[in-house]
Amino acid sequence: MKKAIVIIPTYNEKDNIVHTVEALSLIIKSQKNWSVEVLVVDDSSPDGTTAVVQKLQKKFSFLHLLVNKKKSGLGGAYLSGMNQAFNKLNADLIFEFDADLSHDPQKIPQFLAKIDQGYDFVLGSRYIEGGSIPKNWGTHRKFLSIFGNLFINFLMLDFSIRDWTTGFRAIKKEVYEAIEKELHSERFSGYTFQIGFLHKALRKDFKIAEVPFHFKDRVLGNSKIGPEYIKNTLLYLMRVRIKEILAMRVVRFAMVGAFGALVQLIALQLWRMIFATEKTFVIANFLSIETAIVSNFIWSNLWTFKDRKLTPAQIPLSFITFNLSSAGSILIQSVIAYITAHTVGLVPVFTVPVINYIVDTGVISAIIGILIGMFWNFFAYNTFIWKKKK
Ligand SMILES: Nc1nc2c(ncn2[C@@H]2O[C@H](COP(=O)(O)OP(=O)(O)OP(=O)(O)O)[C@@H](O)[C@H]2O)c(=O)[nH]1
Ligand SMILES: [Mg+2]
Repeated sequence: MKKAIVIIPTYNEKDNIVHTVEALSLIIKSQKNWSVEVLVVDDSSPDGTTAVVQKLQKKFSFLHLLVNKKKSGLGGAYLSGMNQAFNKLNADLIFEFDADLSHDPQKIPQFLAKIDQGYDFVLGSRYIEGGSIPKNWGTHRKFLSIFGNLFINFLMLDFSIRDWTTGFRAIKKEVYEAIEKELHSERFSGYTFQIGFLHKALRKDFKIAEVPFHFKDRVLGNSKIGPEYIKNTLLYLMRVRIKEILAMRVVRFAMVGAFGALVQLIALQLWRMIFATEKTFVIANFLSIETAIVSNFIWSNLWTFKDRKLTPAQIPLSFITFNLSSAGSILIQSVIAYITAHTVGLVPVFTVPVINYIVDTGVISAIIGILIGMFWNFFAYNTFIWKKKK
Protein backbone atom coordinates (compact mmCIF):
# COMPACT_ATOMS: atom_id res chain seq x y z
CA MET A 1 0.00 0.00 0.00
CA LYS A 2 1.23 3.49 -0.83
CA LYS A 3 1.76 5.95 1.96
CA ALA A 4 0.57 9.56 2.12
CA ILE A 5 1.45 11.91 4.95
CA VAL A 6 -0.60 15.02 5.65
CA ILE A 7 1.84 17.68 6.87
CA ILE A 8 0.28 20.35 9.08
CA PRO A 9 2.51 23.28 10.05
CA THR A 10 1.32 24.89 13.25
CA TYR A 11 2.06 28.08 15.07
CA ASN A 12 -0.29 28.82 17.96
CA GLU A 13 -3.05 26.48 16.82
CA LYS A 14 -3.82 24.64 20.07
CA ASP A 15 -7.60 24.91 19.59
CA ASN A 16 -7.73 24.28 15.85
CA ILE A 17 -5.39 21.30 15.77
CA VAL A 18 -7.75 19.13 17.84
CA HIS A 19 -10.64 19.62 15.41
CA THR A 20 -8.38 19.22 12.38
CA VAL A 21 -6.87 15.92 13.53
CA GLU A 22 -10.32 14.57 14.43
CA ALA A 23 -11.72 15.55 11.03
CA LEU A 24 -8.76 13.90 9.31
CA SER A 25 -9.12 10.67 11.31
CA LEU A 26 -12.51 10.01 9.69
CA ILE A 27 -11.05 10.34 6.19
CA ILE A 28 -7.99 8.26 7.05
CA LYS A 29 -10.11 5.30 8.16
CA SER A 30 -12.08 5.24 4.92
CA GLN A 31 -9.04 4.98 2.60
CA LYS A 32 -8.42 1.67 0.82
CA ASN A 33 -5.48 2.13 -1.59
CA TRP A 34 -3.57 4.57 0.53
CA SER A 35 -2.33 4.45 4.07
CA VAL A 36 -2.68 8.02 5.29
CA GLU A 37 -0.83 9.46 8.30
CA VAL A 38 -0.47 12.93 9.77
CA LEU A 39 2.66 14.89 10.67
CA VAL A 40 2.29 18.08 12.70
CA VAL A 41 5.28 20.45 12.41
CA ASP A 42 5.15 22.82 15.34
CA ASP A 43 7.67 25.63 15.77
CA SER A 44 7.52 25.45 19.58
CA SER A 45 4.32 27.52 19.64
CA PRO A 46 4.12 29.62 22.82
CA ASP A 47 0.46 28.61 23.27
CA GLY A 48 1.45 24.99 23.94
CA THR A 49 0.32 23.39 20.66
CA THR A 50 3.07 20.79 21.12
CA ALA A 51 1.59 19.46 24.37
CA VAL A 52 -1.88 19.32 22.82
CA VAL A 53 -0.57 17.25 19.92
CA GLN A 54 1.34 14.93 22.28
CA LYS A 55 -1.91 14.29 24.09
CA LEU A 56 -3.69 13.58 20.81
CA GLN A 57 -0.96 11.08 19.87
CA LYS A 58 -2.19 8.80 22.67
CA LYS A 59 -5.54 8.56 20.92
CA PHE A 60 -4.45 8.55 17.25
CA SER A 61 -1.70 6.15 16.22
CA PHE A 62 -1.38 7.79 12.78
CA LEU A 63 -0.25 11.06 14.33
CA HIS A 64 3.44 12.11 14.17
CA LEU A 65 4.96 15.24 15.63
CA LEU A 66 8.05 17.22 14.67
CA VAL A 67 9.02 20.10 16.93
CA ASN A 68 11.35 22.80 15.63
CA LYS A 69 13.09 24.89 18.27
CA LYS A 70 12.84 28.10 16.26
CA LYS A 71 10.00 29.65 14.28
CA SER A 72 11.13 29.50 10.68
CA GLY A 73 8.01 30.45 8.72
CA LEU A 74 5.77 28.31 6.59
CA GLY A 75 8.55 27.46 4.13
CA GLY A 76 10.96 26.34 6.83
CA ALA A 77 8.26 24.25 8.53
CA TYR A 78 7.33 22.51 5.26
CA LEU A 79 10.94 21.82 4.33
CA SER A 80 11.68 20.13 7.64
CA GLY A 81 8.32 18.32 7.49
CA MET A 82 8.91 17.04 3.95
CA ASN A 83 12.37 15.84 4.86
CA GLN A 84 10.93 13.92 7.80
CA ALA A 85 7.98 12.51 5.80
CA PHE A 86 9.90 11.39 2.71
CA ASN A 87 13.24 10.41 4.23
CA LYS A 88 12.30 9.04 7.65
CA LEU A 89 8.63 8.06 7.46
CA ASN A 90 8.87 6.60 3.92
CA ALA A 91 6.05 8.60 2.40
CA ASP A 92 5.33 8.36 -1.35
CA LEU A 93 3.21 11.47 -1.22
CA ILE A 94 2.69 14.39 1.14
CA PHE A 95 -0.17 16.81 1.60
CA GLU A 96 0.24 20.42 2.57
CA PHE A 97 -2.59 21.19 4.92
CA ASP A 98 -3.45 24.13 7.18
CA ALA A 99 -4.29 23.60 10.84
CA ASP A 100 -7.13 26.11 10.89
CA LEU A 101 -9.84 24.05 9.13
CA SER A 102 -9.68 26.24 6.02
CA HIS A 103 -8.96 23.16 3.92
CA ASP A 104 -11.68 20.57 3.44
CA PRO A 105 -10.47 17.10 4.51
CA GLN A 106 -13.33 15.54 2.52
CA LYS A 107 -11.45 16.49 -0.64
CA ILE A 108 -8.43 14.32 0.15
CA PRO A 109 -9.79 11.24 -1.70
CA GLN A 110 -10.17 13.36 -4.87
CA PHE A 111 -6.52 14.40 -4.61
CA LEU A 112 -5.49 10.76 -4.20
CA ALA A 113 -7.59 9.77 -7.22
CA LYS A 114 -5.74 12.34 -9.33
CA ILE A 115 -2.42 10.92 -8.15
CA ASP A 116 -3.64 7.42 -9.04
CA GLN A 117 -4.49 8.75 -12.51
CA GLY A 118 -0.83 9.69 -12.98
CA TYR A 119 -0.57 13.29 -11.83
CA ASP A 120 2.54 14.28 -9.82
CA PHE A 121 1.25 17.38 -8.12
CA VAL A 122 -2.35 18.24 -7.19
CA LEU A 123 -3.53 21.68 -6.12
CA GLY A 124 -6.65 22.45 -4.12
CA SER A 125 -8.04 25.29 -6.17
CA ARG A 126 -10.36 28.10 -5.15
CA TYR A 127 -10.52 29.57 -8.63
CA ILE A 128 -11.89 26.77 -10.77
CA GLU A 129 -15.53 25.66 -11.10
CA GLY A 130 -16.61 24.23 -7.74
CA GLY A 131 -14.12 26.23 -5.68
CA SER A 132 -14.50 29.50 -3.79
CA ILE A 133 -13.04 31.98 -1.33
CA PRO A 134 -14.99 32.97 1.82
CA LYS A 135 -17.84 35.42 1.24
CA ASN A 136 -17.04 37.22 4.48
CA TRP A 137 -13.46 38.10 3.48
CA GLY A 138 -12.93 41.85 3.30
CA THR A 139 -12.69 43.49 -0.12
CA HIS A 140 -8.99 44.04 0.46
CA ARG A 141 -8.20 40.35 0.98
CA LYS A 142 -10.50 39.20 -1.85
CA PHE A 143 -8.85 41.67 -4.19
CA LEU A 144 -5.35 40.58 -3.17
CA SER A 145 -6.08 36.91 -3.61
CA ILE A 146 -7.93 37.18 -6.94
CA PHE A 147 -5.71 39.78 -8.58
CA GLY A 148 -2.58 38.32 -7.06
CA ASN A 149 -3.32 35.07 -8.85
CA LEU A 150 -4.23 36.78 -12.12
CA PHE A 151 -1.06 38.85 -11.90
CA ILE A 152 1.01 35.69 -11.54
CA ASN A 153 -0.78 34.16 -14.56
CA PHE A 154 0.17 37.15 -16.69
CA LEU A 155 3.69 37.44 -15.37
CA MET A 156 4.42 33.77 -16.02
CA LEU A 157 2.44 33.84 -19.28
CA ASP A 158 0.91 30.61 -18.05
CA PHE A 159 -2.82 30.31 -17.63
CA SER A 160 -2.91 26.57 -17.01
CA ILE A 161 -2.84 27.05 -13.23
CA ARG A 162 -5.53 29.11 -11.58
CA ASP A 163 -4.60 28.98 -7.90
CA TRP A 164 -0.90 29.66 -7.43
CA THR A 165 -1.02 30.58 -3.76
CA THR A 166 -3.15 27.73 -2.44
CA GLY A 167 -1.78 25.96 0.62
CA PHE A 168 -3.78 22.78 0.03
CA ARG A 169 -1.61 20.50 -2.08
CA ALA A 170 -0.53 16.93 -2.72
CA ILE A 171 3.09 16.47 -3.80
CA LYS A 172 4.76 13.25 -4.91
CA LYS A 173 8.20 12.28 -3.65
CA GLU A 174 9.63 12.56 -7.20
CA VAL A 175 8.69 16.25 -7.33
CA TYR A 176 10.23 16.95 -3.94
CA GLU A 177 13.44 15.15 -4.85
CA ALA A 178 13.76 17.00 -8.15
CA ILE A 179 13.59 20.47 -6.61
CA GLU A 180 14.61 20.03 -2.98
CA LYS A 181 18.20 21.22 -3.45
CA GLU A 182 17.11 24.43 -5.18
CA LEU A 183 14.64 25.09 -2.37
CA HIS A 184 17.32 24.97 0.30
CA SER A 185 19.43 27.55 -1.52
CA GLU A 186 16.59 30.12 -1.46
CA ARG A 187 15.26 31.62 1.71
CA PHE A 188 11.58 31.19 1.08
CA SER A 189 8.86 32.34 3.38
CA GLY A 190 5.06 32.16 3.29
CA TYR A 191 3.51 32.47 -0.14
CA THR A 192 6.90 32.75 -1.77
CA PHE A 193 7.56 29.17 -0.75
CA GLN A 194 4.29 28.01 -2.30
CA ILE A 195 4.71 29.95 -5.53
CA GLY A 196 8.40 29.11 -5.83
CA PHE A 197 7.78 25.41 -5.26
CA LEU A 198 5.03 25.29 -7.86
CA HIS A 199 7.02 27.30 -10.37
CA LYS A 200 10.01 24.97 -10.09
CA ALA A 201 7.77 21.89 -10.48
CA LEU A 202 6.19 23.45 -13.60
CA ARG A 203 9.60 24.12 -15.12
CA LYS A 204 10.53 20.48 -14.57
CA ASP A 205 7.43 19.44 -16.53
CA PHE A 206 5.67 17.53 -13.79
CA LYS A 207 2.00 16.74 -14.40
CA ILE A 208 -0.11 19.13 -12.35
CA ALA A 209 -3.87 18.97 -11.71
CA GLU A 210 -6.32 21.12 -9.77
CA VAL A 211 -9.16 19.94 -7.53
CA PRO A 212 -11.75 22.55 -6.53
CA PHE A 213 -12.58 23.26 -2.89
CA HIS A 214 -14.40 25.86 -0.85
CA PHE A 215 -11.89 27.69 1.33
CA LYS A 216 -13.36 28.28 4.79
CA ASP A 217 -12.30 31.27 6.83
CA ARG A 218 -10.47 30.48 10.07
CA VAL A 219 -12.72 30.75 13.13
CA LEU A 220 -10.18 30.28 15.94
CA GLY A 221 -6.69 31.66 16.39
CA ASN A 222 -4.88 34.35 14.41
CA SER A 223 -3.65 34.65 10.86
CA LYS A 224 0.12 34.69 10.42
CA ILE A 225 0.27 36.39 7.07
CA GLY A 226 1.26 40.03 6.93
CA PRO A 227 2.11 42.72 4.37
CA GLU A 228 5.75 41.64 4.22
CA TYR A 229 4.64 38.42 2.51
CA ILE A 230 3.23 40.44 -0.38
CA LYS A 231 6.41 42.46 -0.81
CA ASN A 232 8.63 39.37 -0.65
CA THR A 233 6.43 37.51 -3.10
CA LEU A 234 6.48 40.35 -5.61
CA LEU A 235 10.25 40.72 -5.35
CA TYR A 236 10.71 36.98 -5.77
CA LEU A 237 8.44 36.79 -8.82
CA MET A 238 10.14 39.71 -10.53
CA ARG A 239 13.58 38.27 -9.87
CA VAL A 240 12.66 34.82 -11.21
CA ARG A 241 10.96 36.22 -14.28
CA ILE A 242 13.75 38.64 -15.20
CA LYS A 243 16.21 35.79 -14.82
CA GLU A 244 14.12 33.55 -17.08
CA ILE A 245 13.69 36.22 -19.74
CA LEU A 246 17.39 37.13 -19.75
CA ALA A 247 18.21 33.44 -20.04
CA MET A 248 16.80 33.67 -23.59
CA ARG A 249 19.70 34.43 -25.93
CA VAL A 250 17.48 36.22 -28.42
CA VAL A 251 16.37 38.69 -25.73
CA ARG A 252 19.97 39.49 -24.83
CA PHE A 253 20.74 39.83 -28.56
CA ALA A 254 17.91 42.34 -29.03
CA MET A 255 18.98 44.32 -25.95
CA VAL A 256 22.59 44.53 -27.14
CA GLY A 257 21.31 45.63 -30.55
CA ALA A 258 19.10 48.35 -29.06
CA PHE A 259 21.98 49.52 -26.90
CA GLY A 260 24.18 49.57 -30.02
CA ALA A 261 21.72 51.89 -31.76
CA LEU A 262 21.96 54.26 -28.81
CA VAL A 263 25.76 54.06 -28.85
CA GLN A 264 25.71 54.91 -32.56
CA LEU A 265 23.61 58.04 -31.99
CA ILE A 266 25.80 59.29 -29.17
CA ALA A 267 29.02 58.39 -31.00
CA LEU A 268 27.83 60.35 -34.04
CA GLN A 269 27.54 63.48 -31.92
CA LEU A 270 31.01 62.92 -30.48
CA TRP A 271 32.75 62.15 -33.80
CA ARG A 272 31.17 65.25 -35.28
CA MET A 273 33.19 67.32 -32.85
CA ILE A 274 36.31 66.14 -34.68
CA PHE A 275 34.86 65.74 -38.16
CA ALA A 276 32.85 68.92 -38.08
CA THR A 277 32.45 69.92 -41.72
CA GLU A 278 29.93 68.81 -44.31
CA LYS A 279 32.73 67.13 -46.23
CA THR A 280 33.86 65.05 -43.25
CA PHE A 281 30.35 64.12 -42.08
CA VAL A 282 30.64 60.82 -43.95
CA ILE A 283 33.71 59.97 -41.86
CA ALA A 284 31.88 60.82 -38.61
CA ASN A 285 28.98 58.69 -39.77
CA PHE A 286 31.21 55.75 -40.64
CA LEU A 287 33.10 55.97 -37.35
CA SER A 288 29.86 56.05 -35.34
CA ILE A 289 28.71 52.86 -37.07
CA GLU A 290 32.06 51.24 -36.29
CA THR A 291 31.82 52.36 -32.65
CA ALA A 292 28.43 50.67 -32.39
CA ILE A 293 29.86 47.54 -34.01
CA VAL A 294 32.67 47.44 -31.43
CA SER A 295 30.12 47.82 -28.61
CA ASN A 296 27.92 45.09 -30.09
CA PHE A 297 30.90 42.80 -30.48
CA ILE A 298 32.08 43.28 -26.90
CA TRP A 299 28.65 42.81 -25.33
CA SER A 300 27.79 39.86 -27.54
CA ASN A 301 30.97 38.14 -26.45
CA LEU A 302 30.64 38.99 -22.76
CA TRP A 303 26.88 38.58 -22.39
CA THR A 304 24.74 37.32 -25.30
CA PHE A 305 27.12 34.44 -26.03
CA LYS A 306 28.83 34.28 -22.64
CA ASP A 307 28.57 30.48 -22.72
CA ARG A 308 30.51 30.42 -26.00
CA LYS A 309 33.04 33.15 -25.19
CA LEU A 310 35.84 33.57 -27.74
CA THR A 311 39.44 32.92 -26.75
CA PRO A 312 41.82 35.91 -27.14
CA ALA A 313 43.36 34.17 -30.17
CA GLN A 314 39.96 33.93 -31.88
CA ILE A 315 39.06 37.56 -31.37
CA PRO A 316 40.83 39.29 -34.34
CA LEU A 317 39.41 37.01 -37.03
CA SER A 318 36.02 36.90 -35.34
CA PHE A 319 35.91 40.68 -35.23
CA ILE A 320 36.47 40.83 -38.99
CA THR A 321 33.69 38.28 -39.54
CA PHE A 322 31.50 40.32 -37.21
CA ASN A 323 32.10 43.42 -39.35
CA LEU A 324 31.28 41.48 -42.51
CA SER A 325 28.08 40.22 -40.95
CA SER A 326 27.11 43.77 -39.97
CA ALA A 327 27.91 44.93 -43.50
CA GLY A 328 25.66 42.12 -44.72
CA SER A 329 22.85 43.48 -42.57
CA ILE A 330 23.35 47.01 -43.95
CA LEU A 331 23.38 45.59 -47.47
CA ILE A 332 20.12 43.72 -46.86
CA GLN A 333 18.52 46.92 -45.59
CA SER A 334 19.77 48.93 -48.55
CA VAL A 335 18.56 46.35 -51.09
CA ILE A 336 15.09 46.29 -49.53
CA ALA A 337 14.99 50.12 -49.54
CA TYR A 338 16.11 50.18 -53.18
CA ILE A 339 13.54 47.61 -54.30
CA THR A 340 10.74 49.44 -52.47
CA ALA A 341 11.68 52.83 -53.94
CA HIS A 342 11.89 51.45 -57.49
CA THR A 343 8.77 49.33 -57.44
CA VAL A 344 6.00 50.63 -55.16
CA GLY A 345 7.64 54.03 -54.73
CA LEU A 346 7.43 56.16 -51.61
CA VAL A 347 3.69 56.38 -51.06
CA PRO A 348 2.02 57.47 -47.83
CA VAL A 349 0.27 54.60 -46.03
CA PHE A 350 -1.24 56.26 -42.96
CA THR A 351 -0.80 59.25 -40.67
CA VAL A 352 -0.14 58.87 -36.96
CA PRO A 353 -2.73 61.07 -35.24
CA VAL A 354 -1.70 63.82 -32.76
CA ILE A 355 1.89 64.06 -34.02
CA ASN A 356 0.74 63.96 -37.68
CA TYR A 357 3.62 61.73 -38.69
CA ILE A 358 3.21 60.23 -42.15
CA VAL A 359 4.13 56.56 -42.36
CA ASP A 360 4.99 55.83 -45.98
CA THR A 361 6.26 52.72 -47.75
CA GLY A 362 9.80 54.00 -47.11
CA VAL A 363 9.32 53.77 -43.33
CA ILE A 364 7.69 50.35 -43.60
CA SER A 365 10.48 49.01 -45.83
CA ALA A 366 13.04 50.34 -43.31
CA ILE A 367 11.31 48.47 -40.46
CA ILE A 368 11.15 45.28 -42.54
CA GLY A 369 14.81 45.80 -43.48
CA ILE A 370 15.88 46.19 -39.85
CA LEU A 371 13.99 43.04 -38.83
CA ILE A 372 15.42 40.94 -41.64
CA GLY A 373 18.85 42.44 -40.93
CA MET A 374 18.48 41.35 -37.29
CA PHE A 375 17.53 37.83 -38.34
CA TRP A 376 20.57 37.72 -40.56
CA ASN A 377 22.86 38.97 -37.79
CA PHE A 378 21.52 36.51 -35.23
CA PHE A 379 21.96 33.71 -37.74
CA ALA A 380 25.49 34.83 -38.67
CA TYR A 381 26.59 35.22 -35.03
CA ASN A 382 25.38 31.72 -34.21
CA THR A 383 26.77 30.07 -37.33
CA PHE A 384 30.06 31.82 -38.03
CA ILE A 385 31.25 33.55 -34.87
CA TRP A 386 29.90 32.05 -31.64
CA LYS A 387 29.42 28.50 -32.84
CA LYS A 388 27.74 26.02 -30.56
CA LYS A 389 30.38 24.13 -28.57
CA LYS A 390 30.40 20.44 -29.36
N1 LIG B 1 5.33 25.66 11.99
C1 LIG B 1 4.90 26.85 11.53
N2 LIG B 1 3.64 26.96 11.06
C2 LIG B 1 3.23 28.16 10.59
C3 LIG B 1 4.06 29.30 10.57
N3 LIG B 1 3.35 30.34 10.03
C4 LIG B 1 2.13 29.84 9.74
N4 LIG B 1 2.03 28.53 10.07
C5 LIG B 1 0.89 27.63 9.90
O1 LIG B 1 0.61 27.57 8.51
C6 LIG B 1 -0.77 27.45 8.29
C7 LIG B 1 -1.25 28.61 7.42
O2 LIG B 1 -1.10 29.85 8.11
P1 LIG B 1 -2.29 30.89 8.24
O3 LIG B 1 -1.94 31.93 9.21
O4 LIG B 1 -3.55 30.15 8.46
O5 LIG B 1 -2.26 31.57 6.80
P2 LIG B 1 -3.51 31.80 5.86
O6 LIG B 1 -4.36 30.58 5.82
O7 LIG B 1 -2.98 32.32 4.57
O8 LIG B 1 -4.27 32.99 6.61
P3 LIG B 1 -5.72 32.95 7.34
O9 LIG B 1 -6.74 32.75 6.28
O10 LIG B 1 -5.83 34.26 8.00
O11 LIG B 1 -5.72 31.83 8.29
C8 LIG B 1 -1.43 27.42 9.66
O12 LIG B 1 -1.63 26.08 10.03
C9 LIG B 1 -0.39 28.09 10.55
O13 LIG B 1 -0.45 27.67 11.88
C10 LIG B 1 5.40 29.15 11.09
O14 LIG B 1 6.20 30.07 11.12
N5 LIG B 1 5.75 27.91 11.55
MG1 LIG C 1 -5.31 29.85 7.35
